Amino acid sequence: MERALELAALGIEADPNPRVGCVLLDPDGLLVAEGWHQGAGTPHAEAMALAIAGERARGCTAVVTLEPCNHTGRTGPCAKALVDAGVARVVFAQSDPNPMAAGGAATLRAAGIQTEPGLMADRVEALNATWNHVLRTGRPWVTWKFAGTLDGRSAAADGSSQWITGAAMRRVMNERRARCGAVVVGTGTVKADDPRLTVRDEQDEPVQRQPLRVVVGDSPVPAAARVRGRDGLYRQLPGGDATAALEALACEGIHHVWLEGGPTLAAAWWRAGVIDEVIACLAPALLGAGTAAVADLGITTIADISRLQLIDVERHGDDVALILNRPTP
Ligand code: AOF
Ligand code: ZN
Repeated sequence: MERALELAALGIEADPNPRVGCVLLDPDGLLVAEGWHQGAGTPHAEAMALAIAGERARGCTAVVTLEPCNHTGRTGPCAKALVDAGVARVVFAQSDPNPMAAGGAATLRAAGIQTEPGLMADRVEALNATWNHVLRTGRPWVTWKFAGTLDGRSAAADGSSQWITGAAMRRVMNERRARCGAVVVGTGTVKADDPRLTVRDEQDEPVQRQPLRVVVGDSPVPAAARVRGRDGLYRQLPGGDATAALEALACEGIHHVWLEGGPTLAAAWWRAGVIDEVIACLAPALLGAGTAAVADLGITTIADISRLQLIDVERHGDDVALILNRPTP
């Protein structure tokens, strides 16, 4: 299962599908074949391993990170493929939380295949944490990332904001942005910064696989805005109802949303309770005036302070990133 988990991690985090790994072992425990899922529309982990093993799959134990699927979606049902291949035993970590695909374990058992669930389930679930979150809640996991000064300002009084944090921090955050399904800003940020919202390589060229670029708000986004450029897909969603916007993104197979502000949208989504995680990129600098990272949260007295749970602290160059979770009520 350790190896299956390693294989799963080779998959694409931003893909609508979970990352899944599979190992086929012969009755002596020797490796016969390996497989992992390389993204929606491509063969599942089990199918890849079975294709490599061919006839040698007969009598094998399949070790899979996720319960083999029972449905015909973009590809065929893996439970049936394992039965047809003559696999003797199936060990899997996580039961499939996707109601469309679940039921593989029962199919395997009905065919007389020894089936053992639960091995290393926690670690496997953690690998696909955001995918599990969307299946549980119907909403993508939302990470709100902002850059700010020690006094919590994301722009100077004249509106200028580039750059608050240094190159090392920006590089790390660019990589994290690439692992999300969508990057979200409000119409205010489009107007103020005209961001591209693309993921770019060291040469500042957009990489091939881009997160969906989403602008939330009701005022029109000019045709010439860079966010509407050709380097990826662009979508505008109405403001006002954060949950509806996030459910719409979940329907598009997005399980991790990267919210890059600005202050108005961040405040609206914070008040709506849909932000799950905050990454505060703090520069050792002061502005003293300027725009706060987040707008009014309706808090007027210290008793109502909105506290977060500190998960981790990272240093990148001279800047510090605080990784925080919204405390579960
Ligand atoms: C994967 N890869 O290796 C396994 C999956 O849209 P489909 O037909 O590719 O089905 C996706 C569902 O299949 C997925 O949500 C999960 O429930 C199940 N198992 N999926 O993408 C795999 N084994
Ligand atoms: Zn499958």
